[in-house]
Amino acid sequence: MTGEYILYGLPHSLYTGRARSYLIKNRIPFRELSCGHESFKTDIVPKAKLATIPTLLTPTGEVIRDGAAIIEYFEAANHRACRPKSPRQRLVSDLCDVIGAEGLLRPAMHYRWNFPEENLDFLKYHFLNAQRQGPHRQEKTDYMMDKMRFAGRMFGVSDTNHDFVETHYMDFLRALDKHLATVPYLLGWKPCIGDFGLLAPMFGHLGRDPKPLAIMQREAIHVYRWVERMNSPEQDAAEFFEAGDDYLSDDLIPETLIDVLRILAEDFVPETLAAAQSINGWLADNNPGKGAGAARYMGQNDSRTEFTVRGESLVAGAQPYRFYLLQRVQDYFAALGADDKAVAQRLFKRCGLEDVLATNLTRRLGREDNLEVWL
Ligand SMILES: N[C@@H](CCC(=O)N[C@@H](CS)C(=O)NCC(=O)O)C(=O)O
Repeated sequence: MTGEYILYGLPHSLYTGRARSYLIKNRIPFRELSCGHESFKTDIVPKAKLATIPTLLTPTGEVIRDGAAIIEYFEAANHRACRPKSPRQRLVSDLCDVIGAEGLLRPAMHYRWNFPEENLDFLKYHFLNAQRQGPHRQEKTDYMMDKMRFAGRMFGVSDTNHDFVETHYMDFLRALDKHLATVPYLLGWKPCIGDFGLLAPMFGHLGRDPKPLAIMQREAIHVYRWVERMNSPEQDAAEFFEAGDDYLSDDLIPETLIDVLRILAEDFVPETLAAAQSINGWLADNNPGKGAGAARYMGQNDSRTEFTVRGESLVAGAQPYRFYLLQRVQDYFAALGADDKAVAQRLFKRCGLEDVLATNLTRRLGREDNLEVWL
């Protein structure tokens, strides 16, 4: 891999943070350009098919849209540098990637949009400067801010569930803090795919916007340090005096990480079950053709899901993308031998996650020409 890559993104973008961190950690030479850059519209979007960030332009002119696809592009060429080899660790890594990409959107959106006193000037700066100087700059900024504000509601943040979102997030944050007091990365001494996934909400929104950043710095110093570390090309683990350089040995999943997963499972599992039911109903009614796009915001229309977490009834859009990423976890699990399967199943059960191994859609998802499609 020679030459410079161009990463189209934005400093405050949730999904850009995941791909950027992967490039930094793997010392891949890149330059980041705003998606407000003229070339994004003229050269990139026609090949990316959707105007989402992150999108990568390779030195040979290939365009790759989607953070998971960008990471997969390098992993495939790079001996899977960030994929643990042992079964439980690989499953947990891939699962944390799904949960980071899809499972923490409520706190990410709530702590961004529902604290205007602390955040609004910061957000206005970033959204305005994502637009080039030119006519209608302010209108375009307002449109994007409103669109993202609405997305928070779509992911299930309502006027009445702020307490739930905050309590659940704080439980997760404190558990993750305890875990990251023992190791610098989720599975030991170097980052795995799951670290990058989890970083998406934990950097761009929750580790950077003023309100949640202050909470993280005050209540979860080890998480804050992990966020910093994930943006450094070094191991950046000075506080660990006996640091190793690999994942934990013996396929270990520490108890502290099991505690984190248990908390994440509380809403990831019911939402996954409800979303599968909703999307499967939609598939039965609509029977999309092979290769038809599996649009991200399907839930805006008729695929809203309802599920209950800690006694709180939540309504959110059902996202096929969650199942696209989950397929990796499920396919790997299905290919394991009987003994490894039993060990993995026991782990998932202890975490309250066993249902995610078996909850799937009636149609598989694939990627064609930069889009997720129904197979
Ligand atoms: N599945 C995509 C999602 C990318 C995404 O939704 N990015 C946001 C910014 S963080 C975006 O571009 N939103 C603009 C839009 O949806 O119009 C990925 O993982 O890269």
